[in-house]
Amino acid sequence: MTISKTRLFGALSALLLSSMVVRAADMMPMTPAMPMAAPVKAAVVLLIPTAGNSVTGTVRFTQIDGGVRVVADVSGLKQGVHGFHIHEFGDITAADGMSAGGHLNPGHAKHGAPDAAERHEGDLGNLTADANGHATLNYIDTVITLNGPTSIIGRGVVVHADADDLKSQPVGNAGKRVATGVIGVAKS
Ligand SMILES: [Cu+2]
Ligand SMILES: [Zn+2]
Repeated sequence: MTISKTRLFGALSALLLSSMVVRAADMMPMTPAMPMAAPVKAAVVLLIPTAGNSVTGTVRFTQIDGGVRVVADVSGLKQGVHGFHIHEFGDITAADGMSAGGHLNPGHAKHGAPDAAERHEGDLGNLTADANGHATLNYIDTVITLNGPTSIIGRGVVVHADADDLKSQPVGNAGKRVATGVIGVAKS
């Protein structure tokens, strides 16, 4: 009788303990508690010339319904068409801009035009400079985003010496890098 009572008590204790362990585990959050950052609504880039060039400018990215508005204002270009991309890295330390890496391409897609069915996330197309070497661009991009795992924040922007033909793989044959910049969070 005493033995069986002890056994019963032991079994009940074990059951109670195990249920408490399960409950404690249930209450553990799935991910560590982190302060929630507000979504990024705008970003800005200051373009700095690579060695031997004098291309400068700014690019602004603003999150709107249905996409991101891209507004670029670039000076010091040769008249004509120049490839314009978001590259993988916001590392603009190399004098020739090569530290920015290749095109931002989290979806492992082929290079293409900004409005193509298949493109790199970073494929923003071209800038067209006038006789004064000044180029502006203002359009809504439906692929890039300022938030989430494919956010462009912290990535690089590159302006090229030549035109992006929007089809040659992997980078549109746009030639050397004449200006680079890093995409940073902006107030608006
Ligand atoms: Cu590029
Ligand atoms: Zn590309």
